[in-house]
Amino acid sequence: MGVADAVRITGVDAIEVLDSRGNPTVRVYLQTGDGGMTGSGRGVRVRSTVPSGASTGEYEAVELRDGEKSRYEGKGVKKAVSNVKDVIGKELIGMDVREQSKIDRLMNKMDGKENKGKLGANAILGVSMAVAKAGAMATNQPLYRYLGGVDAARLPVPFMNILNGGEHADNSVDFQEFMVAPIGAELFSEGLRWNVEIFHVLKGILKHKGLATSVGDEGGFAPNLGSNEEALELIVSAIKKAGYRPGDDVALAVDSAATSFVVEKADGMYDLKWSGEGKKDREEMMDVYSALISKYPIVLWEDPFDEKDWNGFKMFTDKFGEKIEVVGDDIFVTNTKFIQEGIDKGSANSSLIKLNQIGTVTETIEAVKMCRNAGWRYFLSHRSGETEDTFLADFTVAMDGGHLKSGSACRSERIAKYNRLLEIERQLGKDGCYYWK
Ligand code: 2PG
Ligand code: MG
Repeated sequence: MGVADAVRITGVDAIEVLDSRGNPTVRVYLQTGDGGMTGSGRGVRVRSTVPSGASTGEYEAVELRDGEKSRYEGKGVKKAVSNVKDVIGKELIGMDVREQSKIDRLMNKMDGKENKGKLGANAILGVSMAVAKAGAMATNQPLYRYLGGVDAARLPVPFMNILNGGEHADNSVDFQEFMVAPIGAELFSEGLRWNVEIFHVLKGILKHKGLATSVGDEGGFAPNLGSNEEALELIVSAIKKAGYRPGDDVALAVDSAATSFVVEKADGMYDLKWSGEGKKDREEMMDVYSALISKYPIVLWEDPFDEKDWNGFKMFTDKFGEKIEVVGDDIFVTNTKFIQEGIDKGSANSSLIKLNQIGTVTETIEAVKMCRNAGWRYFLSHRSGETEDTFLADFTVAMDGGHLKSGSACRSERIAKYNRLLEIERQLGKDGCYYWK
């Protein structure tokens, strides 16, 4: 078997596995050459597993679920699995695994729908990620280097979501994610350690106050609090108690995920229902945000308004865009069509980047490039339903993302990405860097 054969796809397989919420998801196996199984070792075998969101944007690529009520409450992914095996896989046999964009475009063409609703974005993304991994392995490079080239040397600031609310927890907090960001650390590993220490101190503080220390979907604590502000207050005390300076060493970030508490789409009315802070129109929400942003060392705010509330986003960006990173998640869904609209309208200054919102590695890279060209930032992200797959860690370094969110300091599906970043940091050694801005 020749070298050329080592990059030819010879097998594509898939099975239904489970994500961190115990919901079915797609795992893809892809093989080139002989899969490295014979003495000649000409070929590779990789696997990839697809994540899944809970607070999803309306225009995300479609996650194909079977809807068969007798299995996993309709959430099975047998159809997506068979689309990988019987439809996509057959077309890919013989193709060169390094032709990422050609393969991704072919899958899009096979699907034929803009939202990938025929084959399923969960089927397509599983293959797309596996193709990238196999390309890296077949060319003897780590994934971050293969996708990012020689420039891929920057470790991201870990924005760690240590307190959960909204649709990710059953508590009385409306905003979905409260993150700590070790912007003053010298190294990724140092920043990660600071975050973890703060997480443990926060646990002690909650316990001491008689508050719950159980965790939400992304591993952050999910206590019942009197207000959203109390979450920030508690985190600031934890930062101080852990021995760090709020703002200088460790900053804060919030994802409101406001789509989950909008009253009616696009009417600019919100209901802070879980905390009982009540109904607020766009201007009143702005007052809430103003008060928090002026009082706390917040450097990033995600989804302050509903995905259809472009006016709200614009208002927010006009007011705070010079000072902080304003990230659009549900509003842009990693789709260049919406990101371009956001750039034209000045609706934000950053886009969240989630591979499964758009469904292929190629299109995700295009979204990143669009942000970069517009002078926007981009914030790499996991999903609330995750797996042990560490693709995101390599992808963040490859994209020179500068920061990522991968959840809290517990739950292995979150930690797996941080652990992979520790490995990358070690591999890069002196060639690696870490900085905020
Ligand atoms: C978000 C994400 C990830 P989900 O809103 O940013 O934290 O949540 O995956 O549920 O959309
Ligand atoms: Mg979000």
